[in-house]
Amino acid sequence: MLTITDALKKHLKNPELFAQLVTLAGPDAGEGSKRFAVHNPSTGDLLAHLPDMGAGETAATINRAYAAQELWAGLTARARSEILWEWHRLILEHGDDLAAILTAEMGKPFVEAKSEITHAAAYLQWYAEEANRIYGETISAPSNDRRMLVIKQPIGVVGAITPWNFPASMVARKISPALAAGCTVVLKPAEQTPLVAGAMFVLAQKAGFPDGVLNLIYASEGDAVGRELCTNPKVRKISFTGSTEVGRLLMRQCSDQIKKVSFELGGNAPFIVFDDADINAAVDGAIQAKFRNGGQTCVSANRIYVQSSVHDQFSEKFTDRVRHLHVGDGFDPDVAIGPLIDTQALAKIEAHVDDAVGKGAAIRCGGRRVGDSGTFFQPTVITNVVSTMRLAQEETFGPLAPIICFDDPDQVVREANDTIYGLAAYFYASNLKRVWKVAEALEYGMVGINTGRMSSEAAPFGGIKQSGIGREGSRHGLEDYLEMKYLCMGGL
Ligand code: TXE
Repeated sequence: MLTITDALKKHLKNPELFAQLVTLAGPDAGEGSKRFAVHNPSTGDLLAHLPDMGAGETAATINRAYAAQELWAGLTARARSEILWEWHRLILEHGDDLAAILTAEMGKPFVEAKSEITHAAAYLQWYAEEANRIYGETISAPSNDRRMLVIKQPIGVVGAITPWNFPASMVARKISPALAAGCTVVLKPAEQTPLVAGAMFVLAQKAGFPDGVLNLIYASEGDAVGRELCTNPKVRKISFTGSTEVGRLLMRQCSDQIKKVSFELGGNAPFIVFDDADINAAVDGAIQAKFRNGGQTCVSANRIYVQSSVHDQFSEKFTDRVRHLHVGDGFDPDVAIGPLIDTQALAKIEAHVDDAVGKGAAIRCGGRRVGDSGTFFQPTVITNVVSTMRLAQEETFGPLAPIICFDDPDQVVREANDTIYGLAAYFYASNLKRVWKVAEALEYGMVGINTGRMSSEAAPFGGIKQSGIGREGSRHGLEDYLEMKYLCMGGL
């Protein structure tokens, strides 16, 4: 049987919600003997044991999704929309419990978890509305005896693989446009954070999705499930958020069948403060863009470039703010930064700090792990950074803010673009000529101008270069789950 421990139950208003998790895990869930454990990264507490599913269970689950495809696509857009609306309502109604599960399994502060649940619900709302706005087109035919038009149809079964850093909103961002488009879904959440996805699926079942439309695979690792999703011909599209390395592997696995993919991968976001910026606003923006989710976001400011004439002023104010960010258990209301997801993440941030200091960088605050156990790391500011250091070349994915001083505004844009990634960039400036020039020159899918936060269900989220393919959110996110069919009728 599936076990949920008291360490998780004590945070919940409706612990009985979890008794049902097992019923949603797939055809063989709870039958076999293989299990994997989910732990709280702040305390090390055991939260749950889940069935560990492999290629066989994945194939059986794909069959369920495939069987449900015709029925789901055959419903009216309004009928699909109404079920999405109900799911949205239930997620908001149970927001506190979903946020508590999220904080327990992932570690982020409870207020951030609450805001993630609201953001997840916003995707359901957006695509409940968007489901009713799937339009085709008519084309002026070259002769009067024919009519030409384009219709949009669901792609079919979608395999979705999500990461641990936003375990609720990534699920909603992938699933809701797929469902709105008329696709059925097989989801594999990250092994570190499967519980909030399970709870969302419990609510989906209450919302009234027909059997087989939404399917969940619990697994202790991604390899076997991922390979089955990519190579099973009944799956017509893969939507993945995670590392660029795994993205490359999935693309290779999908290549035999020329399977469609949407990828949201790693980033190396520059955050540029020009000399005409409002410095206080830039400090606020940098705190948000760097330290939200403890720096474990793909749009996290990874390199902070500051023009020399405002460098000292910015660095002092910024460091002062960072010193006051408390690290600890996300259930403590004073905590702004939770733990890193695991010891590998901790080792990576330590290696980045050591490399930078070894090459002449200076630690302004932080720089060390907190305590002997757990995966907490102090929020850290490092100056005297140059672009060749590891922390400027690789995605740190933690609470480490490197500041790079620059003189030449044209050169800094070239340097900002000098990376294999192209997800998000930010800059602060007030001169309008500069604002337009820099916004157009930055080679990124998303650019924040005088803001450190830009994710929205209404906007297309995604990157260029090795940061990904496709967009999520907005009407563009829906298009990624639709096929275009050209119809031509002659002899009229
Ligand atoms: O990612 P993985 P990890 C980046 C970030 C982070 C690094 C490593 O830089 O430090 O990636 O994180 C599933 N076939 N991002 O190791 O391994 C896995 O089970 C199929 C950026 O956590 O890519 C999980 O569900 N699936 C990012 C998901 O892929 C596989 C968010 C992500 O895990 C698989 C996370 C395989 N062979 C990390 N191997 C973002 N864009 O926000 C793993 N998975």
